[in-house]
Amino acid sequence: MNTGVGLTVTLRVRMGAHDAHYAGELVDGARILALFGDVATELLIRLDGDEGLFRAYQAIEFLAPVRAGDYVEATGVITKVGNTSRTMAFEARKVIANVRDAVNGVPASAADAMPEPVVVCRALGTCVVPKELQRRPRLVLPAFSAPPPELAELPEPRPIITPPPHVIVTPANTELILTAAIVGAETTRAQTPWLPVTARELADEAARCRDAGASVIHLHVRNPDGTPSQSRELFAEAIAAIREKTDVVVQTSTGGAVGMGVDERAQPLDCRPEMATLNCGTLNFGNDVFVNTRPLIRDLAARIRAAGSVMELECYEVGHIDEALALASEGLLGTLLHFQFVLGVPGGIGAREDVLRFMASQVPSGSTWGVAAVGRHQRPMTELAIRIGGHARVGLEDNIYLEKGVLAEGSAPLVARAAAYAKSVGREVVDPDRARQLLGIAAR
Ligand code: KMH
Ligand code: ZN
Repeated sequence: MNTGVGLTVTLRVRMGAHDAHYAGELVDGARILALFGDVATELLIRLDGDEGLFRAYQAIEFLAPVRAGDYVEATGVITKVGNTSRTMAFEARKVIANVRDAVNGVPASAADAMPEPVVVCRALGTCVVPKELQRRPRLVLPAFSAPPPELAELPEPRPIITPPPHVIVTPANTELILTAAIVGAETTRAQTPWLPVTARELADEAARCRDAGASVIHLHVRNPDGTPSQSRELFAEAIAAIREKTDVVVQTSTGGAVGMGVDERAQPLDCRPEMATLNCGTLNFGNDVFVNTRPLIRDLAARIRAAGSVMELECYEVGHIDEALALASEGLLGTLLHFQFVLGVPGGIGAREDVLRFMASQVPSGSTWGVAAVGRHQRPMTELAIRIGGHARVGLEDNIYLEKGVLAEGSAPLVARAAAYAKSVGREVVDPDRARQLLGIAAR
């Protein structure tokens, strides 16, 4: 059902001299909130055909200065729709900045388009549109009935504005599943000393991630020398160690590392994990090829089902979603589909906002989806997914940095940051038992 969650609006405006309020031509924060007010109004008009009322801000953070001459882009997204209330998350970004370097002789008119936008303000607010002012239902005429004569006399009603399909993503979803990909197959100890390798280290890290907000652990295992493995014994040892320490959902990889054959990759299924990945297509993976032929995908899908594990459908390309849907129509998947969009792998689809919105728009209603973005894209894509109703995976498998040049001390700090962001925009991070329900694990 199209509830309006995920509906997004962006405005871009230039701050003029009249907007500057403080010394140094600084623009006051209230000006940014006025922009959010305009964004909220447009969202309400698109959803309800009425301007509505801004009722309250739950949180406001001013994060960077805005000055006269700067261009600011303000985005709002609806995160929750009640009977009359609409919860929204807002973000304002500076995209062009006046240079202001008269001391060095730079002309006052010099300005730069910023390579990376700077977030200047974030907020969470609630608007209200009273039932009697919500015009959308009144514009919908009952099916098969001729318009009543009095309406036939009236001019054509204004058409209902239907947002483009790529804007609406999933049904209302405030609950959030955070997955921690704590080790992977490619990250090395030489890259980060924080990579867990032994069963004990994996279990300790899984427990730390659980404390930080993760409900699912995406698990690979390593040989004692740190090289990737899919050994059933190593998986059994790691899962047992994790089970002793924490109650997370363990999702084993059936992707393994590039170059592994299907029998090797399928070994963790002997442990009958609660969840397992199913990679839905072949792609260039860095300078290698990650081979997932159509017969191999079907073979693994059958083995995952035989193990009684719930699948996570790894999609590194748009076409991989179509392949997953083909598997579903062939009856090879369970009833609940859970997609993971893996974005930014060199050789795969890029980690961009339009890409994520489009991929999210392709999943059938009733499915869940999450994003796992690589490297520096992990944080922005995680936050975007959280804003538009998806789930998210973070961790050292995909990204080893907390900030540029600052290694994350394990995956837990990355989970903690995602959880804090989720809270700031009104998403509720779920515990493992709730994740099991949402993913259909309890029902198996
Ligand atoms: N290591 C990648 C080649 C999965 O876990 O299912 C594959 C991967 C996917 O990590
Ligand atoms: Zn993996």
